[in-house]
Amino acid sequence: MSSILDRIRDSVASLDVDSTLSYVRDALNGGFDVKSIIDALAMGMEIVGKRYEEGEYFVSDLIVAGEIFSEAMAILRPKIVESRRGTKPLGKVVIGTVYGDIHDIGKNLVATFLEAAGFEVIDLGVDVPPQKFVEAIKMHSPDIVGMSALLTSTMMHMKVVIEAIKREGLRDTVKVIIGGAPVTEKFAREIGADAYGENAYRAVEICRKLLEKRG
Ligand code: B1M
Repeated sequence: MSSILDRIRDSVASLDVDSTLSYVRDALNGGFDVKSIIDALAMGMEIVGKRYEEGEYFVSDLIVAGEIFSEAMAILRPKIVESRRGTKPLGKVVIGTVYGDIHDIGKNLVATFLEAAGFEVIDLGVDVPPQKFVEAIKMHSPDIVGMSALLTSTMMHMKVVIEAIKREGLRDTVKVIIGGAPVTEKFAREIGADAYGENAYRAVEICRKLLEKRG
């Protein structure tokens, strides 16, 4: 018999919202940690993406998958935030999905985990133009700027944002971390970012390290 985590993955993959939410609740009540539940949800999203690529699913199915993930996160979020330690903010992060891109599930996950770890997070949302990142840096003086991109056609916009930050003379005031499915460590280096986060957990560890580097 398949485990509850397999069932979460498979119910996301088959776009079955009721079963997914019920399995997520069962897993939580059964003592599974939040990380393993999120990993199972993310694996389901991978399968949805593959089925879309293969022509089995359509954009409407991607939308449904996005809604399922968000509803599951609404169940998990209180559990994540409950684990928050201490009261003094660790540091401030401005985060957003770059312009041309409206994928926000991964970005929201990173923002939630950062908040749970004690960071103050200013979330600029999706389809964020370079100037909005620049204005947010001027307004909030963050320690870190985080960018997310899910499309190969929008990942280059991260470079445009970094250039805009440089042009305004603000590059030395912030560390830049980037992430998203098509992004790699190598790409981060090439465009002049300070770091690459392969997932939400790593992003938190890296943001902590970036703060240490700032001193
Ligand atoms: Co879109 N989509 N989509 N989509 N979508 C992908 C990305 C795709 C890979 C599917 C596929 O073909 N296999 C493909 C991109 C192909 C490419 O560019 N190479 C694709 C496409 C083509 C499109 C459209 C163009 C489809 C169309 O309209 N014809 C369109 C584009 C819209 C736009 O942005 N302009 C589109 C639209 C959508 C929806 C809006 C319907 C929906 C998103 C809903 C939403 O976000 N609210 C959607 C979805 C759901 C997907 C898939 C199926 C799932 C994405 C997801 O949420 N994954 C996706 C397939 C896939 O990724 N395999 C796909 C779960 C999430 C937890 O993972 O976002 O990767 P992820 O985040 C991870 C890490 O990447 C990392 O941590 C997260 C958690 O561990 N991370 C960071 C992310 N940001 C980070 C930032 C950091 C650090 C780490 O630091 C700041």
